[in-house]
Amino acid sequence: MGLRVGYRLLIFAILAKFSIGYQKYAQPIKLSQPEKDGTYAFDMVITRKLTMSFHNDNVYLHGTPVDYDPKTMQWSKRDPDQTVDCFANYAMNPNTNPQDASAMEDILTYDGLHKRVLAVNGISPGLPIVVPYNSSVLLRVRNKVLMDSLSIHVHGIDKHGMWFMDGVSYVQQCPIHSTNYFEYRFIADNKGTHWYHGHMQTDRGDGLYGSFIVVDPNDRSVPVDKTGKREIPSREYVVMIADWATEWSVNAWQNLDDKTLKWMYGFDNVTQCWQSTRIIDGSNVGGAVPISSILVNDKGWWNQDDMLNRPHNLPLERFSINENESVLLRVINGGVAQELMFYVEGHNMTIVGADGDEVVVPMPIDKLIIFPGERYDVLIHGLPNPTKKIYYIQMETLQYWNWNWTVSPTTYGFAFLEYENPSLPIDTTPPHVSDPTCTSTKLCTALNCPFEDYPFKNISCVPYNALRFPYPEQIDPEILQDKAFNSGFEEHFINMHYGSHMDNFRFQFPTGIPYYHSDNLDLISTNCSTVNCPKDAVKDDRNCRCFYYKKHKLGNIVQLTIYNMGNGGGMGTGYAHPIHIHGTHFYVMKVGWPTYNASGFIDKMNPDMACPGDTADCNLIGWADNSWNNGAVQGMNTKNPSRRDTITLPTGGYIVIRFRALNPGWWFAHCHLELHLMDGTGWAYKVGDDDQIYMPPDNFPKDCGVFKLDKLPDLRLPNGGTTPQSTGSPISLQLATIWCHFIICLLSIMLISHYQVH
Ligand SMILES: [Cu+2]
Repeated sequence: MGLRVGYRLLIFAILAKFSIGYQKYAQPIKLSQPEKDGTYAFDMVITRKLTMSFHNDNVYLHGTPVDYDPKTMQWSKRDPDQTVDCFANYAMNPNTNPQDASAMEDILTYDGLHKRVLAVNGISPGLPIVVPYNSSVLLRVRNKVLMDSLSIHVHGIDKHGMWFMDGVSYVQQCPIHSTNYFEYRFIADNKGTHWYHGHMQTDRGDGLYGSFIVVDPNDRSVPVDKTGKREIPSREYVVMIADWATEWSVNAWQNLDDKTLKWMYGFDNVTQCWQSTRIIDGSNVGGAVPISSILVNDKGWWNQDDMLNRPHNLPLERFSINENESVLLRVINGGVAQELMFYVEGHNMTIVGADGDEVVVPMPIDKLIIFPGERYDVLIHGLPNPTKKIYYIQMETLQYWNWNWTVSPTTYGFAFLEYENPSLPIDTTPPHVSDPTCTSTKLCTALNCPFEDYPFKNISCVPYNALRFPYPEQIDPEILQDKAFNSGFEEHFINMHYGSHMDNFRFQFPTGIPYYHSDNLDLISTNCSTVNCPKDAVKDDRNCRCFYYKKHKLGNIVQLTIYNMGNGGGMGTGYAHPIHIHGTHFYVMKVGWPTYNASGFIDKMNPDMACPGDTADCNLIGWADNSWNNGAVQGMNTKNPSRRDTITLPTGGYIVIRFRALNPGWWFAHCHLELHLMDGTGWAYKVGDDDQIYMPPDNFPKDCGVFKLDKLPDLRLPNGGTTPQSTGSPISLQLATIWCHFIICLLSIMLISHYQVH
């Protein structure tokens, strides 16, 4: 008993130490402190945590649900006592009652509803990790979730040589099973804004993510223009934005796999029927699910009526700023499906970083579109003379059409940029969601549209390949070569079409780690072959699920042309995919768009590829012009391309990216829309031959996957030991036991009947 209480106290102490739930204002990032040996170590206890509740008033971590009323702006708590009415509630007064103030610190507000999300040390997004560049990092992960396994991937860190610390379940490690403990160690080898998230099936969609920031402690400046001018922001905030679904991610996936998506609101919900959505160019929103709220860090609100009409009454995220102060917003889309348009009312945004690397943009940007997996660093300057205390930070979905081509409502989310100056007036006028500063005579610019331009909305698109790396002299000259290569170069074409297809195959995770089975991958995976999955296989043919992977020679320049064309790559059938490659950053050499008609719909496939149209089979094709082969692609940026780890492939178009394959190991690449990854848009890749790939530590867990027995196991004891009844065979021992039980039973019956008779 004492042990159990002690254990509870320990967990309580761990969670109480870490858990900082509701805070009215976002906190600027702070450099973490190293341990004595210089390692930056972090305990990550993964549990399910009930949102809108607190647990920190008792060592048993029993929960008390809370509620918030946007009309009265009153927090209240319920009473978990079984004898009290379920919905009896009691006002909380955190400003005057210290117990309520302490309880607030444990509340994850999320969308204002109650759901058990995956939390790291009691919070989601999990603890922000801020470490110096090139520091040694240790993540101590303890899976305390009842039944689910998980793994943790730090997205944006290339982990040179240490492919086995990259965290992709079944490509790089066995999942961390429930109750298990696992340590990740690696070097923080890329500066900038990164993040960590679950990488076991749908785990990240239930809240398993957080920010991972790598800074140069001696130089916190950012580039502000192409002249080399730099500036040091006085505060830096993480702005983790996400489309938070109404449905558990595993149910969302099963509805997709079962083709029962329209019951996403519930099979027994007789008033609502759900349909998927599409964006303005007529392509689809990938893996869209009903959205409860757009979250900013841990705050959002489930009700769009409240969000649009009384956002000032809601417990939304607030970022502080002063007049003339420069503030860096490290914006991360940690969501599952929706690209989000992000902007700050009344303030210019300067984009200074993308996926951690510094960039400059040659033109002013008013709005930023950010896909799941991407990060953008946005520098804003406090106004010299603000006219009000609080400005809106607005996020909105790009979905425009329902599946049946009726107009789909936009979902909005807000946070606040709040001046600290107490003399400024608070203006609670609801937001003008269709930005009045964008007019037909003065179009607003939006960076990173998934189509070439907006046909209306008074917005003009700036494609992400307009981003420039500010120090092109640091780029490997062969990356910038525009002539055909003679050697040391490999060119691959991949068609990522529909929401799940890779050259007609659909990626399926192996059941074990490929590294340990490289001479017999068939034991743990299904080979991608046209025998199982013929070229004319129907879209949903499950035999097309297989272990799709590429091999790259160590040291080669790898050029990937990823395209989205033919059947599954056009108007009404295609999806823009945010593609993330693990284990390397890559240079954005070119983006090719389709053509669009006057309404903005995708019309024809980009003519640079030999794809005749959106009903044709365009798998395994190449350049329309053969002279573009071997690296001589026309129209690439061979001067100052930006360096990314996640970029978006437009429907009907293509991207050309390059990297030098310097990081040996087994890696993964995939669409960062959760349900697309689940459904097959991914590929593993192997850099180097087996003898060039660093071995995991000897005690690395490698025994997941397949266990087979070709006969009844022999009963063996260690060191030639013998059983006490060494003369009896196991079978005769069992018979003897049964015989004994029979005799005891018989004697008992005789005794009982003896006493009953008398
Ligand atoms: Cu996708």
